[in-house]
Amino acid sequence: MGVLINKINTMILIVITLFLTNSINLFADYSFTGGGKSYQIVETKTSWASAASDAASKGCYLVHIDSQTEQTLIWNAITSKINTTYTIVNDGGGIANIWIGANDLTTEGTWVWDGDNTGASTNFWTGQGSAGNDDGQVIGGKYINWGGLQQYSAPKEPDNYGSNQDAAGIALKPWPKNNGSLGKAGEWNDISASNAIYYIIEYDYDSKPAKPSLPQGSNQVVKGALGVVYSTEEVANTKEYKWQVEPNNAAELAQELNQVTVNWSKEYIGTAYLSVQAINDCGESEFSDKFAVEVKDSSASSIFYNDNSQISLFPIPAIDKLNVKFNGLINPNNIKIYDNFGSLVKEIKVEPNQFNISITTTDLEVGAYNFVFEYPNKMISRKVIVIR
Ligand SMILES: [Ca+2]
Ligand SMILES: [Ca+2]
Ligand SMILES: [Ca+2]
Repeated sequence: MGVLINKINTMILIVITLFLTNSINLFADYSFTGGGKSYQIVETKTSWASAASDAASKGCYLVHIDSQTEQTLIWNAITSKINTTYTIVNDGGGIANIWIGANDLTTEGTWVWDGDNTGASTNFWTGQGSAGNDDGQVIGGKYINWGGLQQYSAPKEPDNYGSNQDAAGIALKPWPKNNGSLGKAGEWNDISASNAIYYIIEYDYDSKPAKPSLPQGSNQVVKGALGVVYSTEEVANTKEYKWQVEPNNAAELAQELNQVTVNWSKEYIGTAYLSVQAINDCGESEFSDKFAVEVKDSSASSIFYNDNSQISLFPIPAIDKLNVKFNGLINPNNIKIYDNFGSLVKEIKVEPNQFNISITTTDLEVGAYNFVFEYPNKMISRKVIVIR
C-alpha cells in the first residue's frame, strides 16, 4: 500500500513538473544564440520606437542583420517558434512582420541600422527599390535582404508606400497576401513605424559572465587607509564589474574594473567584506565569494597616512633606485614595500641615525607600490611608481 502511494505521489510530481515546464516555455519570450551573440524574440506588439526603447533599456538593440548567416539564424528561429499569422500589417501587404533595427526615420531614403534609436548608426542602403523610385543602392557592400531580391535579383522594397514607411520588418509570409509579387517570407519590408508588432533584440554576448573569483588583496588594513587595491581575475565576456563593500559605510570604492581602489573609512573599525559581480548585456553574474578584511583601529600608535613633510622621496617614478630622506627627529625602524595587491615584497631595516637611504628598485616589477614607513609611534604610507 505504502509503495503504491509513493508511486502515485511520484506520478503527481512528474505531472506537475511537466505542467510547470510547459507553462514557462509557453509564456517566455524566445531566446537563441549564434555567432557569439544572443537574441530574443519579444512577443509583445508595439511600435518600432517603443521596441527600440525596450531594447536600449536592456543595454542592447533591435537586431542588425549584417550577413546571410545572421539572417538565416534569425529566420530559422522565427519559423520554429512564431506563428506566421500572429498579426496583420495592413501597409505591409496584409501579412505579419517582426521589427528589426533598420529605419529611415532621420532622413527619408537613408536606411540605417540604429536598433537602440540613439542616432549613432550605420547607413547600409539609400533610396528605393523598383516598387518605388528604383534608385536604391547598397552602401559599402553591406548585407541587404529587401523584398523582391530573391525573385528579381534586385529589390522591390523599400518603397515608402503611402509616404509613411520608415522602419523595417522581416515579413513572415510572401506579400502582398495571396500574390507575393513584392517579396518572399523572410525578406525585409519598410512599413509604417507605428505598426504594433513583435520585435527581435540582439545582445552582443551569448551568455552572462561567470561568477568572478574571490577578490585578492590586503586582508588587514588600518582604518582610513587610502588607495588600497583589490582585484579579481578577469572574467570572459564582461562589459563592466560592480564591486560592493559590506557594510557599505566601511569604505569608498573607485575605479571599478577587475581591480578596485578602496579608500577605507576613518570611522569604520571591524570586519568588512568585499565582493564583485561581472556584467554584460545578457545580465549580471552571481557575486563572488566575500573577501574578509580586518579594519583595525590606529589609536594606539597614532598612525597617519600621506604625510609629505616627514619623508622626501625622489625620483618618482623610480627607475633603478629610490632615494629616501627622513626629515623628522626620529627615524622609522623599518620600510615595508607592498605591491598593488597588498602583498609584502620587500622589507628594509633602517638604522637609528640613517637619515638618507637609497633603495634599489631594479628587483621590483614595473607598477605601483605602497611604501610603509614604520616609526616607533606611527606609520606613514606613500605610493611609489616603478618604471623602466
Ligand atoms: Ca547583428
Ligand atoms: Ca521611408
Ligand atoms: Ca514597403
